[in-house]
Amino acid sequence: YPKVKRNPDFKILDADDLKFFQTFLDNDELIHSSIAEETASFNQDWMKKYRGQSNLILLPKSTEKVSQILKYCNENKLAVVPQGGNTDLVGASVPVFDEIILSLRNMNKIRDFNHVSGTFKCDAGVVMRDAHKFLHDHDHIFPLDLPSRNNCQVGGVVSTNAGGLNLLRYGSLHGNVLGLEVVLPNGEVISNINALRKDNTGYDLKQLFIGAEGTIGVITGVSILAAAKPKALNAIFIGIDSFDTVQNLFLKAKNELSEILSAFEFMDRGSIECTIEYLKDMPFPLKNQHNFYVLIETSGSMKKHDDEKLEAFLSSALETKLISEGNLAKNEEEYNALWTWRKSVPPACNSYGGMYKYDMSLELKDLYSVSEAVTKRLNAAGLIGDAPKPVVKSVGYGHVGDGNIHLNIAVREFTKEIENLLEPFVYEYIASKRGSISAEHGVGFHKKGHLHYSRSDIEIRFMKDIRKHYDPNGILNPYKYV
Ligand code: 2HG
Ligand code: ZN
Repeated sequence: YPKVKRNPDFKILDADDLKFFQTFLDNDELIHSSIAEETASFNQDWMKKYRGQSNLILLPKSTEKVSQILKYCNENKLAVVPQGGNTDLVGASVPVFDEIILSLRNMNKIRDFNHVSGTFKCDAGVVMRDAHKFLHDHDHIFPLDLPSRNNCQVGGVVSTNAGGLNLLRYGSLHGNVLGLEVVLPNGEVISNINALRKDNTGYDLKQLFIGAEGTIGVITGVSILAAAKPKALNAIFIGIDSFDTVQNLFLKAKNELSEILSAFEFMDRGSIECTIEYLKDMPFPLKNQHNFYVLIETSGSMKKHDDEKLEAFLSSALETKLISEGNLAKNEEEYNALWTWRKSVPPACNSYGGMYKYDMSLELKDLYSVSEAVTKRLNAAGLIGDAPKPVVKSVGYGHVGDGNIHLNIAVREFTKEIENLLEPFVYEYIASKRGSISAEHGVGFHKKGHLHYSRSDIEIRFMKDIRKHYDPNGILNPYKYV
């Protein structure tokens, strides 16, 4: 963290603080260690780009304990970083210095499910995979899925306002979250974990905490609307020659697959080249290489109806040459295999040493242009190629249906030269197209100080006011966000 200094107003943890936490936390709710390896999985982020030096991790099992912790930290000016599954991609969930890590991992109970209304309530620390499994067994689905589902936690996902692979169908968390339980920095608990679809009694306060990255409160419970489990699922992996064709195919899919369309994801040639290397022995679903690949998913309640619709769509897309080549999953195993190609792109890009990562929203017509501009720039500087060049590949992929591209620059090492070529260029490019510099990954440490590329001065002032109002001592997730 080269550009920040520890805030001297924050207290340095001492033996009395530790003693206080030990009075109400059990042995498995507290890790205190100054041995870096023992705390690495909490201090280090998933991309291996950020690392803090905290030697205290608190893992409370109840909302009351979270409240006691925050009240004490607030009164004693001890800084805290809330942490879910630590799969965050902008350096939001790890400490910068010695902040106490407040892990929600031990709050992992499902609280309630109503199969008629589909309302699902759980602790914040429930792993998304477990929420999916529970709902699946009750004929429903969690309205969001992510490549990191085996590790990310429901509360962290809500705090990030992650979008995921099916936003196109199920909408964003701002619509799906029905209520939250949140502990404020002073220890007060807002317990609004209701199950109402409609509640128009004043400001919708929960919205403030969705995407707040734990800066104004710690989410401890979530109530969310689960969707009915689709009875029929289809996936097709398609090769396409240009991004214009990707857009035309998307339009056609919206018109012809309409209500059964549940994902429309794209990957460029480079993303798949990395993934082929990463997945090694897994057979690639197409015979040829293409400039772009699209994964379309449909989900509905009647297989015959969906199959007929999809067949009609595919045969006319082939006839009109929108599709060059495709592979339609014939069973669940093949369906999962096709999704593996999409979900493995991020870890594949991260397997060379490190990666620079950008997550942006743009108008669909401009969506891929940012990736082309960046590749051109890195090429012109002679930085991409075989070792010893530092950049392996610059690739673009993402969610066409949401106008969201992920730009991953896979590198052998992080260097200032690459960084200076990428920033502020990427942000200026996005600002010139009136896009967003963070579509779904949030702000964290990486994008703090860059919000003005997407937000006006008055909006930023508003955000700072909100943060100050809820957390006047600034103890929650400091040095990040706004
Ligand atoms: C995805 O869509 C996730 O796969 C992660 O948002 C993207 O790692 C990324 O850049
Ligand atoms: Zn994404």
